[in-house]
Amino acid sequence: MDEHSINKHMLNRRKFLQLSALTAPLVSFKNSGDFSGEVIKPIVVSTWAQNIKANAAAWKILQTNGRALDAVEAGVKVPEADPADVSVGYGGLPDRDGKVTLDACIMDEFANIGAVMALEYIMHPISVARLVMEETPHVQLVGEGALQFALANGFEKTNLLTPKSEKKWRDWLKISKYDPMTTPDIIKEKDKQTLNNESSYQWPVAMLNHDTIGMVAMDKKGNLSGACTTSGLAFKMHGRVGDSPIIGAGLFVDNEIGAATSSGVGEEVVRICGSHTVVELMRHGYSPEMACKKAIERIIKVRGDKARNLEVGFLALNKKGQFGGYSIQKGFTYCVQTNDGGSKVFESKHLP
Ligand code: SD4
Repeated sequence: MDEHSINKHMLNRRKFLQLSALTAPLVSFKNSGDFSGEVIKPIVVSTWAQNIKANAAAWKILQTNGRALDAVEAGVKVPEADPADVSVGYGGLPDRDGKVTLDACIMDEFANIGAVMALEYIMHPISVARLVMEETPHVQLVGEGALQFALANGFEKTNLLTPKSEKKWRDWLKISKYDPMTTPDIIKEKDKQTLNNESSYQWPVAMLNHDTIGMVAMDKKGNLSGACTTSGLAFKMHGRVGDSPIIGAGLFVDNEIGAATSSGVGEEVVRICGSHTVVELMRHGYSPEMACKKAIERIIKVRGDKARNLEVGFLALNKKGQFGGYSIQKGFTYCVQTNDGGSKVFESKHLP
């Protein structure tokens, strides 16, 4: 069975995780550069299990023959507006000064790109990134300039710091220990309770600081696009920018080959131009999962113990509609929606 058939077969397997049964076993794909066979499209894949809701919004556009670019924008707007998502948009945890600063980027099948970094007060940074891409001669706007641009184009100024996030920040201030991997216990325990009440899945504690959305999709025409949006790592320095809005790091799309995105500690992803690396590995014949694995191994090769206890996860989709992810730590989940396979959640393989 070639990799495509395996993917398709796997999609139809009952063993695949449904949202209601997140404790199902891990899924694995064989490594193969053979992309023969039927293309699975349309398809949308997103980082983290809870973004199954974002996939559903993207799917509405994909299944009615819409463009992947419109689908990924609509998709990631879901967590951007969701106050329960503490790593994205409204309700995102603030920086150490109590400011919610957002990073987002978008890329289409023509290698058009747009990004905003350290943008405050705007509910949908992804739409500002798209406007940068479509309406300016530039590809990135940051901080005050990005805000001015958004306001001049009709975006509303909104306070993105919810009482819940403010409380977490005030709790954190008492400790003021910056630890990108493990937020203070006081926060983790609370989140853990909330999340565990919402599903039967036992969330690994180390994952509770991570739910940035990276979404990549292929439309019915076979064109790829991607979007990535985040409030970044909680309690970061004011002005810090991670991988998520950086084309080639948090997101990369090559319409001939595939697309990739990432979540986790952005510093480690930027260092190896992570998503671009994953796409290049697919160009050289690696399956999406193996390309993600190789990129993770590269991080460990250059960083050794410094990265071993952090989390980074990559997620990739190729032009055949094959997908896969890989992470440093256990617990990196992603969700996929296709015609045949419906809407599914997977947990990626990870380093031993
Ligand atoms: C960052 N990669 O700012 C983001 C954080 C993240 O889930 O993915 N959180 O480094």
